[in-house]
Amino acid sequence: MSDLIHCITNPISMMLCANAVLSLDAKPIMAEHPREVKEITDVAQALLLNFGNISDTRMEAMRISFKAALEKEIPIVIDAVGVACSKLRRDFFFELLDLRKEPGKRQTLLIKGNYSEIKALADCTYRSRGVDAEGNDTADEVAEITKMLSKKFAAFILATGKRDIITDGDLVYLNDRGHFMMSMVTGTGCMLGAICATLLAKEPSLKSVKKACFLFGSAGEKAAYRLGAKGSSAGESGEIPLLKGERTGAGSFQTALLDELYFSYEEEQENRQDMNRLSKEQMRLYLVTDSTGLSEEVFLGKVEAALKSGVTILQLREKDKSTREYMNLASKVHELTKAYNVPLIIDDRLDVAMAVGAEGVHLGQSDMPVYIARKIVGKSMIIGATTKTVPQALEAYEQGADYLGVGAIYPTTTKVKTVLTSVDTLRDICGAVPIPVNAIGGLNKDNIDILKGVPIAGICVVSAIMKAEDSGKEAAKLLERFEEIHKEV
Ligand code: TZP
Ligand code: MG
Repeated sequence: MSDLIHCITNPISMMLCANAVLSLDAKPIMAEHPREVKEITDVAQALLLNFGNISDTRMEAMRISFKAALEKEIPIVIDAVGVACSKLRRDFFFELLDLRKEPGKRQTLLIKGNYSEIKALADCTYRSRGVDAEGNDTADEVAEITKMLSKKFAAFILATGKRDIITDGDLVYLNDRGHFMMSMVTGTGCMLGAICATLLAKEPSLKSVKKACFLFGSAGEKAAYRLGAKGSSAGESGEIPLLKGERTGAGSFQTALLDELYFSYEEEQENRQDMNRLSKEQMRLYLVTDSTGLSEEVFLGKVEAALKSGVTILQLREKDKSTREYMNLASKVHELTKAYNVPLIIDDRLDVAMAVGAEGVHLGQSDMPVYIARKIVGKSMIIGATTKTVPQALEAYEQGADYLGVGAIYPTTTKVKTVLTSVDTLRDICGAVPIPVNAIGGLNKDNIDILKGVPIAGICVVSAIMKAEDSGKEAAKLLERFEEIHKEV
């Protein structure tokens, strides 16, 4: 049965909030009569209290429902709309929080506001002129405030802005997804509160808040992209976004946003359920090719010898070839990998991967975003991503990546612009995502001890195999060494 989300919210964006809840496969109820709200909250799986356009009736209803939700221990979201410009709302916020007799209880409480609202809750002298954020606060400054507030209120805090800040007082997540057009539709902030409540009902953890921001922000980006808006990053307001049709603007965007939210959630559910495209076993020895300076015959010979000796997955990586040359070589390599039942991954180029029917594509931080590639290929293809930090890893995973390559662990002699990633970061990334993570960069059979105890799925190498006299022998030794260091993991 789908979750019931009780929203006591302002009439300006009420329908948007109800539709946001519906698009995430839950049921909204917007009841606000003080004489009926207890009965409603008692059967709900989450409660949203949005202070926008507050009235005596809604304040009374909120008091009653807040107590009922505390009693039932269901997640509560307080969207502190307008607390930076209204003493009434600030006082009401503290009145509600005082109702919590045991603030630290298992109860999930999320306090949400834009940067100005969050600042007003931390400093009662801070004011803004309306419900929109003002000032030039940096995310770093606000992050410190959110951490402090989170501890003080024993609640998750979400401070929304060009960069959303999400914290439980210790962990801080940042979300950059979103589009300037979202600020052209009134009530998008309220929608995010409703999305948070809906996802918290499904799983009452900080991750749900992060996921809400990500889902909503990327739905905004996709909606803008679909309508042909220029400039895709959050809050980029350099140009008035003239959408595709001559008179296509905020109205069409609002509709597209709801569509994309619905489809993003549906696709996310499908992707997460489909973890069968790639197993951790298949990631143990990942060969990334480099044909520089080799004739095609020698190159294919090296690739085949490595495949014969146990390479479990192979990426064709060609930076200087024309599209036609890349496709021709990919087709030949694909014949080999098929013979050894090894997935072929194409570096950078989704079009080439699709054209030759390769099993997957590998995308770096400057290639096509993972979510767009996933949207194009659906569930059919493996998508790998290069990530160097935990936030990048989480983002790639949430966008639908099947595995991650992390590095460079050691300086590499291969022609690649990269910076080093520490083993500690690699370990953190392995802990942060459920998909296979491989280490890359300057690795060879004599130096992989450094990875002992790190729960990687495998190692990726270029030079160790491609530059070896006998690439087959080298691949076999690497696999043997990896199995040794991996035994205790
Ligand atoms: N990404 C990070 S390091 C690297 C890539 C593609 C190259 C790794 O090559 P090698 O020869 O194994 O150091
Ligand atoms: Mg790339």
